[in-house]
Amino acid sequence: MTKSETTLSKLLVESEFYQECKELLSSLPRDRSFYAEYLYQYQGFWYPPNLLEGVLYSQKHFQARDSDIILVSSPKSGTTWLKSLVFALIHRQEFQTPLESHPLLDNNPHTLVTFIEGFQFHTQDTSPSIFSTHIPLGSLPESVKDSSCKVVYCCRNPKDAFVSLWHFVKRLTLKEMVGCTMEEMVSGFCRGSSVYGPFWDHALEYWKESAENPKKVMFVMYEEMREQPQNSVMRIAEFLGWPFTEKEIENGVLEDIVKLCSLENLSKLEVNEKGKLVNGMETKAFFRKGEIGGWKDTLTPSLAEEIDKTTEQKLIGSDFRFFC
Ligand code: PAP
Repeated sequence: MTKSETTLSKLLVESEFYQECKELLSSLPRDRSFYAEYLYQYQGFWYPPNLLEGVLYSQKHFQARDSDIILVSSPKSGTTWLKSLVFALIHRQEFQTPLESHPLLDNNPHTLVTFIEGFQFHTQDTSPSIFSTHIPLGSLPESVKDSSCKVVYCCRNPKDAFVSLWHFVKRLTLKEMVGCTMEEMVSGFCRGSSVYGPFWDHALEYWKESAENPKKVMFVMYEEMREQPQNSVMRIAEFLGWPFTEKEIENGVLEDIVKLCSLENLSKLEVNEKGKLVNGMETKAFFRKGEIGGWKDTLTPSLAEEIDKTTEQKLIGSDFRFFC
């Protein structure tokens, strides 16, 4: 096949894919949303059209390898931090600490660890490849389930994750985002109609899977990572099969990684203060306060109660508890 024939056949496949997406969208339940005009419900979870296309595309084309690492979270639950930590721990031989030059000093973590449903899953040069996603367990591409790749899931308490999303949406002035009141956004969040929602089902499914399949899925809490970062990173490294040696710990390698990836350090770097991602998002929007219980500054008591009541209902019959 000539180069132009290859390009043409690729375009045809892509246009068929978009046609399929269009048809599927028109058949799915939809709900008004703050994030895009409508969210669509697919396999039990809600998505704006562009992210749903990414999910469908990855279900068709993403091929996980046994050595891959997949970082999963609901939006605003610690994705950026987990990406930086896992990148730094996996590459700690190449980029030794203390650091004068490290990819994390001049690249945003989202650039170094790409997002599966962002249509960016080219194999990375190094092994293992690290990917990230917000896709719920039941909708992951088959190859993630069928291969021996490892999955790390980061969970955050619903009120802080909600508030973080609220500030993120307000900070970004992306044209597809539609204004709405916080009351409307809480109401959507609690009925499950939120980006990758229902938030609770997302976490519960991964939590159950981590209990049933602990070698495949590790469940970590953002709050525990905040309280004991070194301990959390050590556990993640062990799970991934890249444990820290005593000598490394003595030499401060673990400590340096935690410092490098801290909110204080990353948020001050020029690339994160002034940069933009390929999709146009300003990188500074990914760094804010990173507090545990910071929701108190934003949510009224009645909105907090609305989220708490949903949490209570969702956890009936489960031993799982969110932090806080
Ligand atoms: P994403 O899902 O859009 O990628 P994600 O990184 O999961 O976002 O969430 C952003 C939150 O993580 C922000 O929380 P806040 O709004 O409550 O402040 C952000 O501050 C926090 N965060 C980002 N980087 C770090 C880090 N290095 N350490 C701790 N928290 C961080």
